[in-house]
Amino acid sequence: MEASIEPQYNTISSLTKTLHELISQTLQMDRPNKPSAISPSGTGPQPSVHSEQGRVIASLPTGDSVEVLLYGATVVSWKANGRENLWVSEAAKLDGSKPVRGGVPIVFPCFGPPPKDHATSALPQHGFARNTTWEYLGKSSSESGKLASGGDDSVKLDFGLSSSQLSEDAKKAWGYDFALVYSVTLARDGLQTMLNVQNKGDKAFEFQMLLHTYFRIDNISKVAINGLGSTTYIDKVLNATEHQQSSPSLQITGEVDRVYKSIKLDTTSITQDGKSRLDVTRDGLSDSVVWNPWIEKAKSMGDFEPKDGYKNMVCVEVGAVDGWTKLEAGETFEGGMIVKSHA
Ligand code: TA6
Repeated sequence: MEASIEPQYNTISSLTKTLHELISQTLQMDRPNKPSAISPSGTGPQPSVHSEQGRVIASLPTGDSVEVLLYGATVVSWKANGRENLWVSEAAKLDGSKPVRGGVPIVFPCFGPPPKDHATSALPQHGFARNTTWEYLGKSSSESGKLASGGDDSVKLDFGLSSSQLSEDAKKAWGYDFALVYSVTLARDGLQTMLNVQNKGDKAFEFQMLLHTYFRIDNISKVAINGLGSTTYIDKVLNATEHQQSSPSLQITGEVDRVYKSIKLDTTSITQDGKSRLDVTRDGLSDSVVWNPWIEKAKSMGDFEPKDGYKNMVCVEVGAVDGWTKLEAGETFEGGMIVKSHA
């Protein structure tokens, strides 16, 4: 008699869930050298979390909130100090038909167009993490780590993506056995997103990762990006030539597409009209990309609207993109960002 698929299916599904829960629990172990971050804001009523139509929304009693699409585990909204800190194009596809133009798309396992003759060669630009539906693993508030000290002043949402969830095309294009857990922690005036990469197979693989964050700003001509002084960068507007930024501050007066490598200062600060607006601290990562498409590139992207939206956004994208990170069988990598929003 043919065995029914049902019990097997249930076993696989519950095993996957257990695996993700196990991964999520191991992630709660504290890690050395966590960057200092937002201090807890004291007790109060509980944070709220609810899921609807393929997204998870968390909010704090302070009014801070975060919204994450299961598609790409893309953070599409982060509100703090009573305002939206992320930019999302008015023409962004939120239906899973293409990566979201805005918010925080996750770039993995390759950054940019993949190189030829490489394990990632057959993947799309920026890899598959941002255009695959992730699983919501659950929430927790009693968190180790400085940003979320548990209780009611923070809430952590975990999302999982493993090889078994990939499309057949993606599996064929990159056949390694992996598990990703992406943690999004909302705290008062702060957001932390961390990507944990596990090699679940018996073959080593190499990858790049980057959080492609579109920050919302009032007016690009009054913005400065600070903390990248005396850092080497690849300028993709100048044929990917290598340069050294002498000045501590970068103003955006045209298309900018720079890959900063091995940055000395952990925090890159975005100021508006000379005042601190957003501080982006890398955690476990040494590189950052600064991108603004400006007029022509904005016009050339069908899902970039309004066309003058380049005046209200700047991408500061933390990552490990200078070369490749190699994970041996069973090894784990973790990296991400802690962003503080100033009133
Ligand atoms: O991070 C900057 C960048 O690599 C730019 O070169 C530009 O291609 C941007 O990403 C957007 O890429 P996407 O594939 O989302 O259109």
